[in-house]
Amino acid sequence: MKLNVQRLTSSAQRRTRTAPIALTIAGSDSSAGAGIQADLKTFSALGVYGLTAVTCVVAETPGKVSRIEPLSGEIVREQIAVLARNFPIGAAKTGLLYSAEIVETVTRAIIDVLRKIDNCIPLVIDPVTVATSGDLVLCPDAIALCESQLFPLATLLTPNLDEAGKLIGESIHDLEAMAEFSAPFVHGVATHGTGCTYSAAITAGLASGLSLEDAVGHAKKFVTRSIAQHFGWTSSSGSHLDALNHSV
Ligand code: PXL
Repeated sequence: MKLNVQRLTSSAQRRTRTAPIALTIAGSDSSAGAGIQADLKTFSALGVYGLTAVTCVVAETPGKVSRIEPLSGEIVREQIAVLARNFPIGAAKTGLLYSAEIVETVTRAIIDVLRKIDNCIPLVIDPVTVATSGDLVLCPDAIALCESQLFPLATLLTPNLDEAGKLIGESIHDLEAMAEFSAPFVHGVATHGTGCTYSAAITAGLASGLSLEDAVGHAKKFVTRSIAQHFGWTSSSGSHLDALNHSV
């Protein structure tokens, strides 16, 4: 009898934990405030297991992009394919795709692999074109390809104000045109990666089964907390560095 109880206890202790799964297809930010690093931290903070397909590697600090190197289309496609065939992915997002070749590859992989396995996987597209530093991070010939091929696959597009203006062909400056999901502006914080964090938090919500509206509402609160409770350091050269706090 005693033996049985012991067996029960140890098998209960070994019970497999599970979690919703989200995939990010995005670039690597060496300073870890944006890109796949921000996405993974956000997924973890929101109780979601994150998978990554890396598109390019960006050497940067919060204020300055120094160098970007893309990965080949083959390895980008292979990352998405092996993950999609083996994990029950609940939602996916795209971030920095860098080149026309990668935009084309990712579009095809979403149609031929991800959505072949599950036709309904929600897809959040963050149309990253310019980094917070002002550096152009999407090649000009990739922009038209995004608009014609990738964006039509989106459950939700999450442009920032400048990107939204470029997409609709007119600048947005009044509050009426912005509408919905507002939050108090946090002054005096020079962070990057808020767009990545916001779209990752929405993706995490969708992977967890929230409605689109609830996922956006929760994500907005999460990103506002991440900005308000940001980290700050003084660099060796004496300049100030801010970074989002994803553990909020
Ligand atoms: O914040 C836009 C962005 C997205 N993805 C990567 C980045 C950046 C900006 O720096 O490096 C990888």
